[in-house]
Amino acid sequence: MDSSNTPILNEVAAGSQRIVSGACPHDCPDTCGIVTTVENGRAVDIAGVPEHPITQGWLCAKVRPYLDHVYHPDRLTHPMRRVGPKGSGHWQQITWDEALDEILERWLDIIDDFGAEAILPYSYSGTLGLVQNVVTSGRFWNRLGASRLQRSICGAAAEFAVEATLGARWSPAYEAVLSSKLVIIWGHNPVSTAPHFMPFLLKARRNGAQIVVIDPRRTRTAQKADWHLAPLPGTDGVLALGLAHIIVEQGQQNEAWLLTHTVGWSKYKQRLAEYPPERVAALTGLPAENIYGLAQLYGQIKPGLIKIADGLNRNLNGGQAVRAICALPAVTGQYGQKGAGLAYSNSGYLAWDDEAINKWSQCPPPGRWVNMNRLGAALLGEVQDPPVKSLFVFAANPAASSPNTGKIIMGLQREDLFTVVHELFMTDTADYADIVLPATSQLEQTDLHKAYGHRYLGYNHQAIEPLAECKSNWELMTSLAQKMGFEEPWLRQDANEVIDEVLSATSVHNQALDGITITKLQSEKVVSLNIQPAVPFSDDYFPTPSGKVELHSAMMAEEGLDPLPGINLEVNDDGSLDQLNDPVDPAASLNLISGAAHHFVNSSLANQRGLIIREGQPFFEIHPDDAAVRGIDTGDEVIVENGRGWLQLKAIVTDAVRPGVIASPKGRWQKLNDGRNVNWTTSEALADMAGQSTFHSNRVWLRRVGEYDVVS
Ligand SMILES: Nc1nc2c(c(=O)[nH]1)N[C@H]1C(S)=C(S)[C@@H](COP(=O)(O)OP(=O)(O)OC[C@H]3O[C@@H](n4cnc5c(=O)[nH]c(N)nc54)[C@H](O)[C@@H]3O)O[C@H]1N2
Ligand SMILES: Nc1nc2c(c(=O)[nH]1)N[C@H]1C(S)=C(S)[C@@H](COP(=O)(O)OP(=O)(O)OC[C@H]3O[C@@H](n4cnc5c(=O)[nH]c(N)nc54)[C@H](O)[C@@H]3O)O[C@H]1N2
Ligand code: SF4
Ligand SMILES: [Mo]
Repeated sequence: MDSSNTPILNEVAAGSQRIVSGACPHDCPDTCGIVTTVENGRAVDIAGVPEHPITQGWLCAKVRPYLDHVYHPDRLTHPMRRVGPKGSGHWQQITWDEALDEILERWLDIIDDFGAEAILPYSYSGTLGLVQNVVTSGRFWNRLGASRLQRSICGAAAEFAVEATLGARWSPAYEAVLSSKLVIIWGHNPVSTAPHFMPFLLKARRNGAQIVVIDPRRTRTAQKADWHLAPLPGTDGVLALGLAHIIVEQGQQNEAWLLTHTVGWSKYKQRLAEYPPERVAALTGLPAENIYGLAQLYGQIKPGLIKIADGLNRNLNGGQAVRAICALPAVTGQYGQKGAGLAYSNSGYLAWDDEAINKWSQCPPPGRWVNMNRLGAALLGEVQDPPVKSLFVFAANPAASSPNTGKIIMGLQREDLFTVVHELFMTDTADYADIVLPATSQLEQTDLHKAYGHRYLGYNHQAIEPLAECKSNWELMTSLAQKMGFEEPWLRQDANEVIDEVLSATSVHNQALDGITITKLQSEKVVSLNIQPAVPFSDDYFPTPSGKVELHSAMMAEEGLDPLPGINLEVNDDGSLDQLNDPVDPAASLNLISGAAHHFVNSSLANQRGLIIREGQPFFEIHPDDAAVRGIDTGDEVIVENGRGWLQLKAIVTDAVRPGVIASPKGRWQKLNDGRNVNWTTSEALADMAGQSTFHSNRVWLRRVGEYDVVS
């Protein structure tokens, strides 16, 4: 147990009950403060921290029933070894010692024959904690010399684009929207994915702010907007450049601001000539009058805030789309103004000290990179010298959540691949493991959480003892280190020692942590970072190479990228669709987008009965026009397919999606849904920047079940 020898400072005894404060571990910008009531060692209630300025006492629909997650009858409780073929579901319970010995033995053989780079750790968003995610994904693996995972499944292109343009991921606080007169929510669905932003947005609206949502789907968020625009997926960059074109044509740009605060303004202005409204209308599928209308709103109503998230960047042009959007507040001179600018992420305010996290200086040379989006390809031979011989998965479920599932499963079936999965549940990925290890839930572990949506830290006190034989991620790393004979003290610390060390090392160079110690974090339910200035860029400082907004980026030119915002619509797939054996008209394909499900967080929680019932049977939404030509009615069972794979879904005919697009939320477990989910169709092609995933650049064909059989 991580913190058995450290007192829980923030616990209040109330009769036989203890109230323990913590933080939500999920991949969600809200990073809520939570309070757990514990009675006789068992958690009996969970709620939001009332005094947390963002959580405000309530948890979302997904996490409110978190105790059902913690005490789910399917929790893994003991280490297990596979018996029988991979994926056959036959297991033998073993002890931790046996499990660790077997891992050690197999790894030593692999290291002898292929070197440590033949071992690939695969982790992502099961928990976002400093200890259980960040440090766990670094130290031990670096010491081992394992391959490094390029963690680019989520927002890598957007992060790269925002940093290239503005220098840092700094965003206005949620509360700042109360000063906005116009809010453009672009490719983002906060009702589901950042619910605690909504009370601020709705208050702004009551105060008179206009809300525009840009999304190919009329999401729960779009339903609350004054105006919803539904462009074709992947055309946001074109739209942003088209808006700038009109703003400049009408003389609404802030020329003085542009001249003093940007580089590349004249080159960018020339580029805008390529995006006249008629062309933009044709490419985005939006009426030209709507593009004019939006340009007028954004050019005239100030302060105007543009809020984006990551859904937008998950396509082949995702990076450039975000670059083009980042330019808009510069064109209107709105960076640094209260209630204006761009809201993307707050991650840049607090970057943990890299050496304290990774201990590079005390490790062998870093291993080569393997892109997580190409896991299937990597396992099937794309990665050589050495090939991947062992995969260690924790806090991730690639068989359900990573693209092109068919290839991943094929890779996981390799008899010579030694796969270890550390999990709370027997997931679609764990099914293919050689060894499965039981993991703790957030209530059973200690951690520290920073948020990417807001500016508060949350310390997570361990509330209950680990269930059965479950171990936290970090405890497992320390056990593996011990087995490997690694003597370094930084592989033996407990969770609080890790937090203390990283905090101290980071405080030296980051004033956001001024006055923040582990003791303060443990004794206060919510601790605010010291962010100066409160309104990002209001001191006119952009930490780019030029110190200005880089409409033209020399760094990008050096990397062989287009240095100006611009969209290459020629690239619209990775070519793998050519393999389609289907006798259907290629022109009849539709663009499948698969954003967040309201009741799951990726595939996490998607095995919880109550939440599955609320989410309903797996479905896709299709526009009445597209449904009519295919003879599809609501309720029909339909095969959704392309050259990569297929799945069966129930049709919902609705104008909530625009023509040419179908939508089916991500997150389903395959084995709970006839063995397939939407990622059987998604592509492992990489986007224009940073090795980003391209889930939404996905062409599919439809056929009603029983309509005809595929001849192959
Ligand atoms: N309930 C719930 N909350 C979540 C998650 C979840 O799975 N469920 N996941 C968490 C994670 S990991 C993340 S990264 C965040 C993501 O947070 P968001 O980015 O807000 O969520 P997404 O649903 O992925 O994408 C937002 C919207 O982008 C739209 N979209 C898709 N393609 C395009 C396009 O080309 N252009 C435009 N304009 N819009 C497009 C989708 O229809 C979707 O409504 O949410 C987090 N929160
Ligand atoms: N089609 C489609 N697919 C997508 C996306 C999309 O937009 N469309 N979005 C992508 C995005 S944004 C993301 S971030 C990825 C996320 O992909 P993943 O990071 O793989 O997320 P999950 O599928 O939720 O899997 C997390 C797993 O971690 C486990 N877990 C939770 N806590 C712990 C812990 O403390 N220790 C251990 N060992 N395990 C733990 C959970 O039980 C769960 O099975 O999915 C991507 N997949
Ligand atoms: S998933 Fe997000 S909104 Fe829900 S409790 Fe966790 S941090 Fe809060
Ligand atoms: Mo994500």
